Amino acid sequence: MFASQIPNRKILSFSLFSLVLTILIFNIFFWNNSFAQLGLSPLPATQKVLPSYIIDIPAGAVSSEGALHYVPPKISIPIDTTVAWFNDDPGQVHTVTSGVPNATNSGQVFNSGFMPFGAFYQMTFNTNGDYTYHCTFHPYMTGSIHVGGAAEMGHHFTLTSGADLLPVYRNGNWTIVDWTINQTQNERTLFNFRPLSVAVDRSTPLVYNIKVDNDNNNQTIFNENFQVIGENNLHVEFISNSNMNKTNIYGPDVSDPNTGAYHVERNFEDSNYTIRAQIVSIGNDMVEDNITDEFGLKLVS
Ligand SMILES: [Cu+2]
Repeated sequence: MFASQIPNRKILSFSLFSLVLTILIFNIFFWNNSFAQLGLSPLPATQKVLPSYIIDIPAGAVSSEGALHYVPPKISIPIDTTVAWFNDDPGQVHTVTSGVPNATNSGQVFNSGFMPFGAFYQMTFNTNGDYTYHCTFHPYMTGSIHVGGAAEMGHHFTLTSGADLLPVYRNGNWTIVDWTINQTQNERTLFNFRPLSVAVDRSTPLVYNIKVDNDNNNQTIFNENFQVIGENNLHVEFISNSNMNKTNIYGPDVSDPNTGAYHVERNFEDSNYTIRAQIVSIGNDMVEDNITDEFGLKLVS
């Protein structure tokens, strides 16, 4: 079974007509602005860098009273993640501008420029650290991104994450490291599984199986297959939601091609966990070799 695909998004495919119309409107209103910054173009099929994480600017984001401006507003991602913002707020122009509003260094790290309704902007985070951003037109619209720089190399996968990699006492021994998430500080943490021994072209689907066990009570938290097309990496976000009694799995963020993050949302209790990653099929072929790794994860509050 594949994860259900609730907030599926087709990569934008503007008709030529609407593109021309948009350009005409922008020529009338914004004669002096560079189109290179507008982020108007749809993602072409040949786009080299596909987004691995989507942040939505939903309808009504323009309202200062509305709670939803950038959704989700706060994320933790591994280094080299490409984030794409989509403006889904009808009739409204927004921006995605690094820094705090009106600061002298505002927009120096990244800046979408004008994003009309339907536009997207994407940015690959190559440097770890903490980034805040805002909309220059509506400074109450803010978001933040933590970019983790740690990597753990297994036999078959390199795992990177927005979490920390720390020494952990486990089963009577100090293990070298486990991924550690403080659930109070980070509600969302993205993991990136990069295969070391498997590489396929962009049209071949890879199916991963991810199984997560709670080591303290030997319960399996989830055991799910995830299909990836368009890149070899699997991106899975763990979302701590104390109101959720069961596990809710959805994604990927982008369809056509099937790429971007999957999301696993539940009430994760503070505990030690084992993440088992496995590649179960490549294209139409089931994988007989055991392409499997295990990684430790510790959740605290
Ligand atoms: Cu705005």
